[in-house]
Amino acid sequence: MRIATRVGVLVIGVIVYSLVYMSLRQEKVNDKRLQKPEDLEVLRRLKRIEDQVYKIAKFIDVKNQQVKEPVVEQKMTKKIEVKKLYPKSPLFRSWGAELTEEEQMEAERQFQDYGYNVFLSNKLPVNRTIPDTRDHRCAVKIYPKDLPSISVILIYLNEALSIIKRAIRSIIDKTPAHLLTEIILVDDYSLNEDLQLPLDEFIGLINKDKPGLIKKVRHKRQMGLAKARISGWEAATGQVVAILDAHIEVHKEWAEPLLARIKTDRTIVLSPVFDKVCFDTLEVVKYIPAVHAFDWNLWCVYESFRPEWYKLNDPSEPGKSPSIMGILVADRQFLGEIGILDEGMTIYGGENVELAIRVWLCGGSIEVVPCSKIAHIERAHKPYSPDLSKAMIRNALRVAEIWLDEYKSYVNIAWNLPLKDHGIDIGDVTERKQLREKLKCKPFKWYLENVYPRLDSLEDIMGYGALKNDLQERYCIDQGPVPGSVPILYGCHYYKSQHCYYNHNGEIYIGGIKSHTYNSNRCLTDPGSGSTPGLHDCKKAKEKGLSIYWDFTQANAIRNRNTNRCLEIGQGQDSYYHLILQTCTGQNWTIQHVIKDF
Ligand SMILES: *[C@@H]1O[C@H](CO)[C@@H](O)[C@H](O)[C@H]1NC(C)=O
Ligand SMILES: *[C@@H]1O[C@H](CO)[C@@H](O)[C@H](O)[C@H]1NC(C)=O
Ligand SMILES: [Mn+2]
Repeated sequence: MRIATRVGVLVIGVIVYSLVYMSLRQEKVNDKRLQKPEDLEVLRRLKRIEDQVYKIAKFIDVKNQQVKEPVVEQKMTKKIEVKKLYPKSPLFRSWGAELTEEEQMEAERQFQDYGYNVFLSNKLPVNRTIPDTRDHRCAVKIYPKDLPSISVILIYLNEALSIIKRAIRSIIDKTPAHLLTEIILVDDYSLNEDLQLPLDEFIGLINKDKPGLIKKVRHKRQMGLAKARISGWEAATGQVVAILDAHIEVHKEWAEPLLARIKTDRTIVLSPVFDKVCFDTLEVVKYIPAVHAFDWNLWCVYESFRPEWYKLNDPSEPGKSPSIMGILVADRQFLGEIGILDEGMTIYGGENVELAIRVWLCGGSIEVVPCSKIAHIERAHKPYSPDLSKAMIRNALRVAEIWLDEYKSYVNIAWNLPLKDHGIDIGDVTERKQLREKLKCKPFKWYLENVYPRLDSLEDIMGYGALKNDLQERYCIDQGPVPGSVPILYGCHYYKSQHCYYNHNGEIYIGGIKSHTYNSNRCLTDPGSGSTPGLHDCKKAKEKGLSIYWDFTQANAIRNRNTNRCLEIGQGQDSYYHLILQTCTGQNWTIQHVIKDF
């Protein structure tokens, strides 16, 4: 498939910052309790994972390839127009025109509770057919008969009953019975009633047919993702474990390619490829395979495969991946030997990056397997969204402390936290550090050089954070309107748009820092005339020979090396202060955090 190769190249560029404002606005609407900038930042990132998958698909205009399934039989009889009760609800954007007012109310209420269309899910057959979205080469592959057995672990928190039933049904129907040891349901303290008795009744019916096939582990309080997954692993007895979300449906022959791969090498940890299930119509949309990766916030991103994979010219072949998102398949004992997951991770985020780094450094590897596909609902909102940012930052710092060696400060830089005394408790890391010793894991530098060279070095950053003029400390340098190329002075809020970086070469980035070599930061420039400073793609600005190098030391002037002019502030005719370039008058600037004295 030639498209895949092209997409691979394009996807590299996809790493998203453009959706930031859109999703920010949306998240604000979704959760009014969240107000702090870090919270919004995290939510933005949370949404970004799913946005990215979506974007990858959209980027290549998969419209033609979209495999749609008619989920509801539309009656063609003419009806009197029903009043739309929720014109602004995402649920009704492209669904539900036929519903009565009562039905709309019920559907909207359930949508609010779960973030997807439970009303529709309840009406669809539990064993509905989904389209085969695999590459055509997958269908003709032959797998050995004697594959390892598999335990499937479904983790959930307040999932709709019909969604879980469908996940279970699809796993039973689409996994060879002699290979499926069990399905383990891990309920991380759901509160909805129908996941108690009604679910148990459903389990009872299946177990009557196949005794012991479905097991349930229910936590008495919320353990968080890592611990919930560990408890599933502990309950498992199959040779291989698949740890999945519960809002999924597996595709035909999803297990065989994974099990065959582990049969040849038990140290490979695998990820299937997701398809998107729309939260409103529950239609399945095909996604092309991509590898899993992360940025210096240790937040997940999708990327293209390595060049070698594209050279194979066979998109059905597994490919190496630097990281793994939540869903994983591994040899049960091997996963145990390398320490399953870090129990010290709280709530959400980071635990998958920790696993990925550990797998690679301690004797294993990670692959994405295109012939194994899983349809996964992309929720409009998460029903559980307390303060996730704290957990995200904490978990990222914890991973950094255990695994990142001399690179650990990059996580602080990416989150704009002080290098020392950040006041965040990352828990006890002694045991995990001992594990690293015991397993004789390689240094992180090896991972950067051999597994993930696209992750860029931040070695040359000397200072970072908000950049303030000593005369007006309420104001910060800000990237200004986007799109646009004029940095401005703006009331300090410490969002990413005000994150500045001064590097060893004398460049000043404004508006955040990029983590990958395929991206470019935006550099402060002096256009040479006029008083308005510029903000341009650093790589391009360098090529064009723009004046992007500045002399700056903490609490001193910012002076352009080429033009000798200074970045200063001045009161305009409107009496506001503006960011200007002019002959130096001795104004001084202070950057929030200093890495090396400069
Ligand atoms: C779904 O289940 C019903 C009832 O067991 C059965 O009659 C039907 O053939 C199944 N459909 C598919 C697509 O397997
Ligand atoms: C800027 O810093 C220099 C050197 O530290 C100092 O002499 C000067 O007074 C400062 N300028 C202002 C406006 O405070
Ligand atoms: Mn999910």
